[in-house]
Amino acid sequence: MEKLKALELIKNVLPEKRYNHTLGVLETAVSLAEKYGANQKKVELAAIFHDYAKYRPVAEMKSIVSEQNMSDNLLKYGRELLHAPVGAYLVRKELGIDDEEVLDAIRYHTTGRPFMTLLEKIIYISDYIEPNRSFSGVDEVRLLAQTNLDEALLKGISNTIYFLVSKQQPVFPDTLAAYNHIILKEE
Ligand code: DGI
Ligand code: FE
Ligand code: FE
Ligand code: FE
Repeated sequence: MEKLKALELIKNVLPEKRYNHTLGVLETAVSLAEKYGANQKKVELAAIFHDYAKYRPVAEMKSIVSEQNMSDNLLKYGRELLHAPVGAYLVRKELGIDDEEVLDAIRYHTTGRPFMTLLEKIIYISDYIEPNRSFSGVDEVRLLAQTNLDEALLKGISNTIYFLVSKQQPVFPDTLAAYNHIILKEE
């Protein structure tokens, strides 16, 4: 799909603030792709559509999780998790995007997972550090992303876990597994 077509499609399903966030993720992801040698076209598509399902009604996302036999766990760990796997499902179904690497980058952009691909890492980190983000700790991850993608990923995932624990929120198994994977230096 052409970049301009993709941007037009996503603009129609997101409020302005979220669209600007998406442009930030796109800019950041393209620059990381250049630095670390990822496929530019795949990075563009994944960045543009990573939050495609963010504003779908929760009831719709929940029925998709059930009907498509996604993990029941997603329903227990809070609505924030749903838009990533549901987004991967919907961009294939509604937009015909069928590149599995792009779909996985969308599917795992919120939690991460063990054995993330370069594309998945770039989307996860770009979502975290794009210029419109301002939460505490973001500058450290921005800096790390310029020199070591895995250290940036580890910091981003660690910060997310700290954040969830501080709010007494449940931590999704993929998030913990992504953390352990990096700490244990598994290849
Ligand atoms: O969609 P965005 O806001 O751009 O960012 P995102 O897709 O990374 O979603 C961030 C939200 O997801 C934030 O509210 C924290 C939440 N989150 C991330 N990992 C987990 C999680 N929530 C739970 N319950 N468990 C997780 O492991
Ligand atoms: Fe998201
Ligand atoms: Fe994120
Ligand atoms: Fe996002």
